[in-house]
Amino acid sequence: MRLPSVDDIERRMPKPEDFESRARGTELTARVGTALGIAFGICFLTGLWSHFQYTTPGWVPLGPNPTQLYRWTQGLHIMSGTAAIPLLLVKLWSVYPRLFSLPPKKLDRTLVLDLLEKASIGVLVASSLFQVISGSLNIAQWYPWNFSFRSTHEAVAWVAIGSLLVHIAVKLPIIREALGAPIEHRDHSLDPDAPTRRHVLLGAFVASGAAVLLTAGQTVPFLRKVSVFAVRDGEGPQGLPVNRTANAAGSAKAAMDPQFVLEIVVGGQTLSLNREQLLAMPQRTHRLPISCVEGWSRNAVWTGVALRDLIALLDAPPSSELGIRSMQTIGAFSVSVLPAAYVEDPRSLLALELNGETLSLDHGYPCRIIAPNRPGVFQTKWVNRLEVKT
Ligand SMILES: Nc1nc2c(c(=O)[nH]1)N[C@H]1C(S)=C(S)[C@@H](COP(=O)(O)O)O[C@H]1N2
Ligand SMILES: [Mo]
Repeated sequence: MRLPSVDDIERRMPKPEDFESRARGTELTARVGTALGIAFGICFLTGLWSHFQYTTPGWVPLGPNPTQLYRWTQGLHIMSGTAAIPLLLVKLWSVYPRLFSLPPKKLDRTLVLDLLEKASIGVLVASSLFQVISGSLNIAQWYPWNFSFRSTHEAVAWVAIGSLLVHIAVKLPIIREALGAPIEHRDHSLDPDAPTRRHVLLGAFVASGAAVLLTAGQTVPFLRKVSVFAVRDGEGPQGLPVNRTANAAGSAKAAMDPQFVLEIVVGGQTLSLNREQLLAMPQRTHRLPISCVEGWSRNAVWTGVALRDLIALLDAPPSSELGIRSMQTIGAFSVSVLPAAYVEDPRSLLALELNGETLSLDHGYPCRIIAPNRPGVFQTKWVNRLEVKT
């Protein structure tokens, strides 16, 4: 048996001209691409903002105001990422025949340029797919990998946005021309029943909008009934979804222990308070959101003791950074650090009640942190130790 030669393979490979759909075309690609570029841009900036909440660089003003800001930025992050999925698929469909264009045969500058362009598009496609897939799996709380989601999602975001900017720069003349031209092929009347570019473009936008509508109710209250695919339907004990239950966190036993005490540590001093003593302190009530990084959010009414009042018992200044520890034994997010700007705000609470009832076990009984404009992951539940950092 003769092995196929390179020529044989080339002959059998499809060529760009073999893909006949008239619905494809630069005019379509450029329009879908523009929408995708806008979605990626919003997703990148709001994503960056979210990463700052974890890395707290000194030059970024992070604080308790505006109260609902993270709710908006993270809601937008998940919505723009969701909107990007159908757009990305349609854009890939519109250009993939070009994958089969053969590189120039001669070994010269055009070959190098051709390979460089293909490589840069390869990086863009791979990083974009990685971002939407890893992001979606994270929302589904399914981690079939063993790298850190957050730092990898951030690193690849830079690769994606960088290769996107290169791609736009390289294609700018073509993009401008295609956006200026009418979308429809002049002679699509050849086959009047075939889908047109206008159909595909409309389909892409409708799919993108529908994807957002079907999920955005997890953070936009009036869409709650529409969003049948939302990861959190807005239900849960005391009218608030639960992200991780006490059993899943391995905190139930310690949380229900009647001997429970909260330790407050300032310098060398430790003060222990049980729940009755916490309830005997001045209580404050505020309406504040849980804004989960996974894109769901909801306001609730919280009652408890202001953190600044608690540390004042040991004469710590209100503008102190606070280390928070929970009774969790399984999984991440058992501890957090609350920057001084939040501790100072009298609305930052060690909450004891939720929506007028004793905090339920899954929402963090006996007590939990709730601070304005904080990502949900840092609203630590089942707290048993507050330590002023010095
Ligand atoms: N100890 C602890 N606190 C935690 C978590 C956790 O896993 N462990 N999850 C956080 C996350 S990701 C969110 S979104 C909020 C959700 O609060 P809820 O379950 O009361 O709605 O709790 C936060 N507090
Ligand atoms: Mo979360």
